[in-house]
Amino acid sequence: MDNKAREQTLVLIKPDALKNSLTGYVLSQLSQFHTGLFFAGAKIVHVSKVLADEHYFEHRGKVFFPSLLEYITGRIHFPDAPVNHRVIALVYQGPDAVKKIRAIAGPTNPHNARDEKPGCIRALGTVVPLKDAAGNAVGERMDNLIHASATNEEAEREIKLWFKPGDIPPAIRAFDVEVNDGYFYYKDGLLSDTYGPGSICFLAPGSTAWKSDLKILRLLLEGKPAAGSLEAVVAKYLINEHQEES
Ligand code: 3AN
Repeated sequence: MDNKAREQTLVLIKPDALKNSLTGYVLSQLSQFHTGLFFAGAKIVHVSKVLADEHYFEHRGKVFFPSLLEYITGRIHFPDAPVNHRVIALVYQGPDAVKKIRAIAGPTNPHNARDEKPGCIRALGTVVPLKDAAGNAVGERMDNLIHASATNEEAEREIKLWFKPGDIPPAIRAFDVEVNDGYFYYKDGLLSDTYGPGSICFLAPGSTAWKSDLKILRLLLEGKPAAGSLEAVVAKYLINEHQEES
């Protein structure tokens, strides 16, 4: 398979789409029949605050950021039903995967989506005003039903953030993997190669990991700067390990 055919993109079917029973519609719009793309990976994910924060790191500090995290973790649409705090994460593969899925998703803002691209998925979304404690409008939250990677670089970062290599069949993996030869433990934001009370072994020798993740972990263990954060590596290993409090 050449690189073009291996192009992959991440799609998240977000809590508002799940609440409105739009999953079937979204899957149909994105189906191989319409796009020529096929599934490389799929999973139901209880989105931790760490995973949400890493996924949307470029928006940290913006007025809508706290609300964006509440939204993607399911707390906005299912405040009383933690059982529904999940998204569907999908990897699609094929030529122009990023461009094709972005086109069907449509503009970020559902109002713009309706104006500029009627019929796109996000045209069915909503925009919710955000207010401060005094009731003044401070921004908006865009409930736009799906996430779709914006560029090939973002797709690689996002797929590696949400998926372990083992979530994707070997023959259709697009990014380099390596068989790990060390122990990696995590506790309270710290990395270690030895077990301590309460620490979690998230990678053991013999398991297959993203090559770029192992590079980051080895550098961090040596106390050196790395190309990514510990949280971004660990988040995927902790997916669905425990239910976060609301
Ligand atoms: P997209 O999802 O179209 O790639 P991004 O990556 O810029 O757009 O933004 C990620 C998410 O953050 C959006 N889906 C939307 O929910 C939210 N968002 C982005 N920009 C704004 C904004 N100006 N006001 C409110 N929410 C925003």
